[in-house]
Amino acid sequence: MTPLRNTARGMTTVVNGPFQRHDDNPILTAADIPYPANSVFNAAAAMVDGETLLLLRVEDHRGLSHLTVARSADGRGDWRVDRSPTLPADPVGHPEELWGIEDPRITWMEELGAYLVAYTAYSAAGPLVSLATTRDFVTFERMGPVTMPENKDAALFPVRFDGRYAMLNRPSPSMPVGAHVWISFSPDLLHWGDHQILLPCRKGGWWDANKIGLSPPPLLTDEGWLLMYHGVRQTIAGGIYRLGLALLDRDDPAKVLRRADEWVFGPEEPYERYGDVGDVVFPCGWVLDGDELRVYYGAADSSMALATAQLPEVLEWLELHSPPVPGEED
Ligand code: BMA
Repeated sequence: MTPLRNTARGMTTVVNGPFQRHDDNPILTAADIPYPANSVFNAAAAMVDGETLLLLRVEDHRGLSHLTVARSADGRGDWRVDRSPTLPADPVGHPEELWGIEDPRITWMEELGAYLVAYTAYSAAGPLVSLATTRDFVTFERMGPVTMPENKDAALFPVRFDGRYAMLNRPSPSMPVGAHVWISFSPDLLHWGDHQILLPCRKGGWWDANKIGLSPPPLLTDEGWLLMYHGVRQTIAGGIYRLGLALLDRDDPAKVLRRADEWVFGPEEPYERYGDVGDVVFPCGWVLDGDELRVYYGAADSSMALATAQLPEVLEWLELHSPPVPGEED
């Protein structure tokens, strides 16, 4: 049973969870896209030139997705959306993008002086992970596929570990053995190996049984790398996408320090419960502004929404909801 801490803030956080939905959710819908679009969801996020930038997944009326930039001074409203697709799929030059590009995650790579975008390229053989770099979110340089299909939900760490880049990703085996979050390493961003399961999906009746995947990129905190991941509960009525938290060792990201047992956020509001794919909350980006963590999430594969939290409360919630790691009990 989760311990309840008897402090005013602790009690509120434990009972309601640390995240609060923005009053004006959804913050972006297809109507905000200045060209015909079916839906807008699963955006990556970054601070660029002092503004919040979202790299939106926009689905067109063929059902195929591309990426478009939206900018806002306060990260909440007055979004300025590019007039045409910022990064369209390139099925001719990059056949792996035949059926569009989806679900980007952005990592600022200080040593490259560039943002690295990991995204899903929907190839004829299934979804795979591609990388691109950009300095300005106007022009992008594709690096091409870095995994084979099926693999998605990938993001880079912003630093190297013992000289190697590290990437979280989620291969999907065709056998029913579970889809887990993996960590992989590379000397050059192109060639990846030393693949290891980092967070296994749970089994049975758990909210995160059978299939999980990384949500936003890992975030460095005083306590280690904070991970937010989605877990899918399959029910007779379809899947329910909820969000969980874990913490990785700062110097050895293959080491899991904590993993909460309960989900921290799930679909509740009508815009999360009903849409092209109902009961889905799916963040691909977050931004830390002081202690305020702003999580941008796709809602029901239809619109973009925002939830905010104080980072110390998120870490406290994670600690309170994490069972001891086996062998490290008090
Ligand atoms: C996942 C991804 C997401 C999508 C979610 C719910 O597998 O494809 O893009 O939001 O399913 O449909």
